[in-house]
Amino acid sequence: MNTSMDVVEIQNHLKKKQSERRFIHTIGVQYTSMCLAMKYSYDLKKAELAGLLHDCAKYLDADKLLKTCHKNNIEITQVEQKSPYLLHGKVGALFAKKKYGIDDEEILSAIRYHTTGKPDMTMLEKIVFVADYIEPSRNSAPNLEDLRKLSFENIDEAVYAILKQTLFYLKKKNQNIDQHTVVTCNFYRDLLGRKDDE
Ligand code: DGI
Ligand code: FE
Ligand code: FE
Repeated sequence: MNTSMDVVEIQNHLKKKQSERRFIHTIGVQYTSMCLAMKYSYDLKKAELAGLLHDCAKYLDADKLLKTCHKNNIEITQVEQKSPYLLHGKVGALFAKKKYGIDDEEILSAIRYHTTGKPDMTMLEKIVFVADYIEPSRNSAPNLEDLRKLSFENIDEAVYAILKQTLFYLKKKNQNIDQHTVVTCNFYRDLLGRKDDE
């Protein structure tokens, strides 16, 4: 089967599962991932598939996400138990493999960790993490214009800036914080030598 056909088939499938807004975001992440792959000399096809599939489990409600994890022996942390939407990355990686036939571990890992990030991410993990935040239809985060520019100048700086903003927003809203998000933020703070940042 021809690869571009695969992408169109996946798009058609996702379009039926997702709301119009979510589908526009999905396509935005697909193309933004490819743009970042161009900039950072990464495989365009892998970036395209990872971006396209990153939210493929987002249409499931909390109950379904928890049930799918139980059924497939996917570990659920205490924070995920309280905020099950955090599981859409783990379940997304499962669906990418089972429903969409993706075997590439790098792609699956980029889907799995796209919400919290993880320390020392691969280029593809960073590409999807950043693309998810800066794609064209996103408009709520502050400093998006600067952040979009920064993403194409220094991807580690962009990852760190996004994590800092996310943690600030979660604290302000009194949300449960997943330790993965904190540990990842600290990893990139140290990597970039920002010992003084909060
Ligand atoms: O699925 P999307 O909306 O496209 O984006 P996403 O998968 O990055 O999810 C974004 C949400 O996840 C956003 O509201 C912030 C939230 N999030 C990120 N890290 C954490 C978190 N939520 C909690 N409760 N804890 C975290 O550590
Ligand atoms: Fe997501
Ligand atoms: Fe997303």
